[in-house]
Amino acid sequence: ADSYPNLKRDSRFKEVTADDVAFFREVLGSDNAIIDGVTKDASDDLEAFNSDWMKKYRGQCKVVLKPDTTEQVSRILKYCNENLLPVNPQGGNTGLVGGSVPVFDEVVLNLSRMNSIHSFDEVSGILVADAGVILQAADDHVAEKGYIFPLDLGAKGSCQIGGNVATNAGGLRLLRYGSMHGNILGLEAVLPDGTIVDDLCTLRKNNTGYDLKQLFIGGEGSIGIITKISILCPQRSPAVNVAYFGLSSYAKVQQAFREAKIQLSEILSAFELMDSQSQALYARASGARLPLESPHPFYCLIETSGSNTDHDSEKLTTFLEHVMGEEIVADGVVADNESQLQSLWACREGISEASQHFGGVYKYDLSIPLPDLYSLVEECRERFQSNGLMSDTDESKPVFDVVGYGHMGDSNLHLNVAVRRYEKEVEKALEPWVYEWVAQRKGSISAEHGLGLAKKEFIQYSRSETMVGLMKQLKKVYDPNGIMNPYKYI
Ligand code: FAD
Ligand code: 2HG
Ligand code: ZN
Repeated sequence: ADSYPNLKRDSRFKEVTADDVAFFREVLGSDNAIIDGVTKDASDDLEAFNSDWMKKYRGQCKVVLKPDTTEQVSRILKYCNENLLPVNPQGGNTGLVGGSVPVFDEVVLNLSRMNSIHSFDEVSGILVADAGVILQAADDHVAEKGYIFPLDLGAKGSCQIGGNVATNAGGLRLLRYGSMHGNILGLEAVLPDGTIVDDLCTLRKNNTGYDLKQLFIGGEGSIGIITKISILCPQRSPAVNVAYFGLSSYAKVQQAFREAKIQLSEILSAFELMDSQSQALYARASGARLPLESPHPFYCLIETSGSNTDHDSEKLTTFLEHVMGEEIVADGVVADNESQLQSLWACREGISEASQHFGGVYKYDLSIPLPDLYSLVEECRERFQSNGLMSDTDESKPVFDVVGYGHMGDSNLHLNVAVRRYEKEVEKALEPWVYEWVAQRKGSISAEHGLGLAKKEFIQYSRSETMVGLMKQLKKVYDPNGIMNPYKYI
C-alpha cells in the first residue's frame, strides 16, 4: 500500500487464501503453472511479475497463474468473479503505463504458457495463434512463408501478440500496415464470468452488427482476457532499404517527410524521427558509434520495403540526391548490408531503453499535429532550464536530459525526460502541463501505449465526459464486479 499513497485497496475484494490456491492448483494441474506466495514465501519468484519494465510500478500480488488452455482461463475467471478476487492480465510485461502489473494484491494471470501457433494460411496470409506467442516468434513463423507480421516494435523479443492487441500497439510499421484495429480479423476472449467469446473469425469482411472484438483491442485487459487472435499478415517485401540522415531543423524534417511520401510513395514503410539529444543519449548508454560523423539537430530514419531491389534502390538514391541537393537533408547514410541495417534501426529502437539507463525516466507518448509536434520538446526543455531542476553535470539536479523522438509518419511523439532519480517535483512540473499542452492542440495524451495506471487521472484531456461515461457503462456490462485489472484507467 505504501507504493501508492493516493490509492486505496478496494475493500470489497477478498484476499487470496490457501483454499483459493488449492482450487487454482487443481484447475492448472501443474506445478510450473503457479507461483504460490500464499502458502509459502515466494517473493523472489514473484518479483518479475510484480514490477514493470521501467521499474516504476510495483504491485504486491501473492499468486501468479499461468494457464495453458482457454478452458482453464475460463474456470479461473469464473471462480475469481464469484469470489471477488481481482485479476491482472499480463502478457510479456513490457507495457509502459503501469497496466501490466498489479497495484495491490490482484491475482496475476500470465499468458506466457499459451503460446501455440494454430494455423497459417499461405494463400490469404491469415495467422491464428494463442495470445501468449512472443511477437518475434510470430514474425519468424510467418517469415518462413514469405509474410510479415504487420506490427514491429522494440520490445518484440519479449512482448506477446495478445499484449499487443490488448494495448493496440502501434510501433514502427503502422505507417505502412495500419493498426491492430484493422489487421485483427478475430479473437477469442474470456469474460470475467467465465463466458468464452468465440469471435475467432478469419474473414476480411464481416459486417454483421457491432464489431465487438474492437473493444478488446486497446481495452488493456479491462473487460476480459484475450486468449487467441487471428490476424491478416501482408506479403514480406524482399527488398528492404534503410537510410539514416541528419537535418538542421524541424522545418526540414517536415519537408523531408513530404518529399519521402511524394517520391517513395508505395515503398515507404517507416519514417522515424530522433532529435540530437536522443541520439547522444543512445550512444552514451549503449556505447555504440553513431552512423554520421558530425552531429545534427535532427535525424530521420527511413525504411523502404518493396518487391524489386534495383527499382527500390534507384528510387531511394534519387530521393536522397534530391533532398541533399535541395539542402533539406544535410548528410545521410544508406545501409548496404543486413548488419548495418540493424545498427541503423538500433539507433532508433534503442532510445527507449537508453532514456532510463542512468536512473529513471518520465515517458509521454503523444499524438500531436505535425506542425507543432517538436515544439513540446523545446518548451519542455526550456521549462526545466528555468525551474532549476535540470543539469547535465550537477548531480544534485534530478533531471539531466529531455529527448524527443517518435513515429513521425504517424504524428506520434515520444517525449522522454531522463532523470537521475524519481522526484515528485519533476512529475509536478510535467503533469498536467504536458497534457494541457496536448489538449490545447487537439492531440491525444496516449497515442499508442494506452492509459494504464500512469494516465488514469488524465483521460479527460483526450476524451469528453460523454465518452468516458459510455466507457464506464460498457465496463459495467462486461465486468459488473469490476474484477478485471482494477485501479487502472477505468
Ligand atoms: P503487457 O505489458 O504484459 O500488458 C500490457 C497491457 O495489456 C496490460 O494492461 C495488460 O493487463 C494487458 N494484457 C496483456 N495481455 C493481455 C491479454 N492476453 N488479454 C487481455 N489483456 C492483456 N508500444 C507501442 O505501441 N509502440 C512501440 O513502438 C513500442 N515500443 C516499445 C519498446 C520497448 C523497448 C518497450 C519496453 C515497450 C514498447 N511499447 C511499444 C509498449 C507496448 O505497449 C508493449 O511493448 C506491448 O504492446 C505490450 O505487450 P506485452 O505482451 O508486454 O503486454
Ligand atoms: C518507441 O517507439 C516505443 O520506441 C517506446 O513506443 C517509447 O519509451 C518510449 O517512450
Ligand atoms: Zn513508439
